[in-house]
Amino acid sequence: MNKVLLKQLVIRLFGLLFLVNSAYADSNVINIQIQKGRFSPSEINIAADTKVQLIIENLDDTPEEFESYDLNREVFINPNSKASFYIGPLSPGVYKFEGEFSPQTAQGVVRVK
Ligand SMILES: [Cu+2]
Repeated sequence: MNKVLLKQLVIRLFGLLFLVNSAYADSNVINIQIQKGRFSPSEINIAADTKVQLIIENLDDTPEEFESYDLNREVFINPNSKASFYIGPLSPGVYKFEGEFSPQTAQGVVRVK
């Protein structure tokens, strides 16, 4: 392989690495809001075998608790505050979660593909 070809290959490899890295960074943090006892978004899609940070902002004046037996998480969120935690890496499937203090309205799922 000549030097020019090698140089082009290296440049392309760096470009590819940058793309992969930025896509990973974008999907690695998911913001969810709680308002009037509902999650928004209530449906989250994440990649299998990937650790993801959830940042949940409670806009209500009452506390809420992110509760999920499927995800094995129980996280208290103060009124008008944020809580942050990690889920995954997970196998493909559907993982339900709910707001323990408003389970009639605060329902959601994490879809892992
Ligand atoms: Cu609980």
